[in-house]
Amino acid sequence: MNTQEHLKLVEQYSAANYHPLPIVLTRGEGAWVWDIDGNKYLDCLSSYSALNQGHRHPKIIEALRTQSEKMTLTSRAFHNDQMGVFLKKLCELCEMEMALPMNTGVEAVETVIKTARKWGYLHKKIPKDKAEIIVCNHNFHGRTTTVVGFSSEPQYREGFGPFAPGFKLIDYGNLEQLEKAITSNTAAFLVEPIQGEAGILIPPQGYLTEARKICQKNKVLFILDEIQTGLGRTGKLFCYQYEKNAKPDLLVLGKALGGGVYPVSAVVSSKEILGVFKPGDHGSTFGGNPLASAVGITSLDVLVDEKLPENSFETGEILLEELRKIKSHHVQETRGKGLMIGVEIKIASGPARPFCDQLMKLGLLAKETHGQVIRLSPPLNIQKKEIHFILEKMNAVLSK
Ligand code: IF1
Repeated sequence: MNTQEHLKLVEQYSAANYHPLPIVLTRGEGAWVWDIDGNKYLDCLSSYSALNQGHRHPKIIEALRTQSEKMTLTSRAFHNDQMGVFLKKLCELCEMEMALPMNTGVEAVETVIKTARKWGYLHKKIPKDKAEIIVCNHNFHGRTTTVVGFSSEPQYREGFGPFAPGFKLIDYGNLEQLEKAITSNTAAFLVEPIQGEAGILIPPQGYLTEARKICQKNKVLFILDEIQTGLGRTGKLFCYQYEKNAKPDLLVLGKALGGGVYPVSAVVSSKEILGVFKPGDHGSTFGGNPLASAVGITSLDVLVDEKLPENSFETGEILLEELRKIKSHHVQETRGKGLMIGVEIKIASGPARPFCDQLMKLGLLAKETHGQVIRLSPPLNIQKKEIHFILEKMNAVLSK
């Protein structure tokens, strides 16, 4: 089948909930992917940071293969010999005590919402069904009905109500609003250290530290969604490590926890907080399964052993600095941390999508976000020559 035939199949048989670039990929290795016509591209999306370790990292593939030859699924009705090992490694890396494994990011977000509410009822004596969670405008935490219910993006909500109550929206980066929004019924504040979907929005320096302080003072759980920013993406293992005393009460992880081969997510926290769960309170058929756990173990090992956060920091700094040197009348602002970089296109130059189309033709895959921003988030093990490749192509497209 050729590209047109594949696109036709998808047009006919797939719900149109996406608008992908018109190429059909068939192979990936490291930071590179190939389409069915044999064209080669540098993957600067990395499946929205789920591929921090690159495509088909040999050690992760080996873990997947070895485990798949022994056992793939037990359900949580029985123990398996991988999950405990995985969660120990995860907790030690996060400097936390306990974890709850799920599959997709939004399931971990749902889990953290349940945790925060139950904690609020048990430990803060919030009256029944009155728990409130504070979230931010332009948040992105996933696509379930509860989670889009507190999105500020009209398209994510339109037509999908009614929505669950119990969420309060405040402006991102605004500490005064956080303080004002807290009541005796507030169980938690849920926030992204950098807003990804919103267009790589970086809050003021010190925001997380201060937000945590306000939460602590008011006995409110401070929850960071590091599904996208975590596991090395921003140049530290976790983005909150850029600030002093910003460690959350609960950390939400996903994406690269599965090394780009399997959906693995988790909520990581303390014994006191995750201790609110009793058998039967929560669960998942696939969460914590042996295949996921074996992949999770190796995904974390690869991050640490290959110093991917460090490489993300170093290459990200060079990339950002060099991108800022490109002379272009199209660019409004270039911003980012580590290898989570956004190039915002001026409104007058039109949306970012045509720029991404041109980049694709030059062999660089990037996806626009929020209309105006070209998102650059390559695998974290990219080397100097790939940085040069990105700069060359960005220069070609932006300086036109
Ligand atoms: C899509 C964006 C990225 C996330 C944070 C939870 C989730 C995500 C901070 C849910 C997921 C995705 C999902 C993907 C596009 C994507 C995305 F453009 F929408 F914003 F990455 F930047 N918290 N992000 O970023 O995780 O349930 O998807 O595993 O197409 O919706 P999930």
